[in-house]
Amino acid sequence: MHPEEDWVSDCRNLARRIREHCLRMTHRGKSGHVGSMLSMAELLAVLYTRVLHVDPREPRWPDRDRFILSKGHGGGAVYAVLAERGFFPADWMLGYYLDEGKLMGHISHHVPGVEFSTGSLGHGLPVACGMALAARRAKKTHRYVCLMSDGDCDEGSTWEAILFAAHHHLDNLTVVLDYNKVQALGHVKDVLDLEPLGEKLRTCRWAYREVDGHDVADIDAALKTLPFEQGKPSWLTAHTVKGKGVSFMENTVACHYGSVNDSQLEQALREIGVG
Ligand SMILES: Cc1ncc(C[n+]2csc(CCOP(=O)(O)OP(=O)(O)O)c2C)c(N)n1
Repeated sequence: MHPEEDWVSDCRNLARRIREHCLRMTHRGKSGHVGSMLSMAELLAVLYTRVLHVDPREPRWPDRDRFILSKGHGGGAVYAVLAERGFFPADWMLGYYLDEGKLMGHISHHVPGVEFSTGSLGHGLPVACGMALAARRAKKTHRYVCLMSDGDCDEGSTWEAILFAAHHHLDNLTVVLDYNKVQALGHVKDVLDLEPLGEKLRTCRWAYREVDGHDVADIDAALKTLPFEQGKPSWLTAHTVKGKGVSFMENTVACHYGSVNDSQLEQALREIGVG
């Protein structure tokens, strides 16, 4: 295989393992949010193998890139990629969402590799902005990447941060939007329509691009060019499918809070190509 294609298949395999971990964790813990996790598997696979400079042997290395998950309810997918990268033992995932377990349902900074705890939507970007501004003032060159949901974009705090980042020319800051167009209780177009999103972001002086959020080569090509424009924060809208890979979950509102039973787990694993 051509070396260029090697990484693509490695990355797709990592995304498949992230999905498998998320399905098993939420099944064992009887927790919801599995659809939210499945939609960002390729985004996390590319970020953690091709983009972020992070080191599992030294999670607090001062010059590491900082990744903040704003959609904290999907934290299981970040735990999965961190376990795969060796930030903590894989068997921690067995205790996800269970009493005495080390991995809480919403993402927690008590877990090695996690920078910030979230769960209330709209908190990730404001925090990332403050951290990015402080780093720039300290003449640091590492990057800040905030992964957000479309639900995050319904929050006023997010729009305040959008204005703030452009005002301060934070080109060390990138948003990746997991735009799966489904929220907790409905579709974005019915809950609070975000369109025309690109026009809004460009008008707010962000450098803006869009990709297929399940195409690892497409995601990688975009994130390789950061910042998209000197002097502007970068925004990558990744078009994704909630519940991606599992036929009875894809694009459904039910996959937000629902958890999978034994027979659904078997079907879901088969459909994502496990076993
Ligand atoms: C401020 C706030 N309001 C409400 C909620 C409850 N809630 C949890 S997830 C969610 C929306 C889920 O949709 P989205 O944010 O688009 O994430 P997705 O799972 O689709 O990626 C809501 C409303 C919350 N976590 N925070």
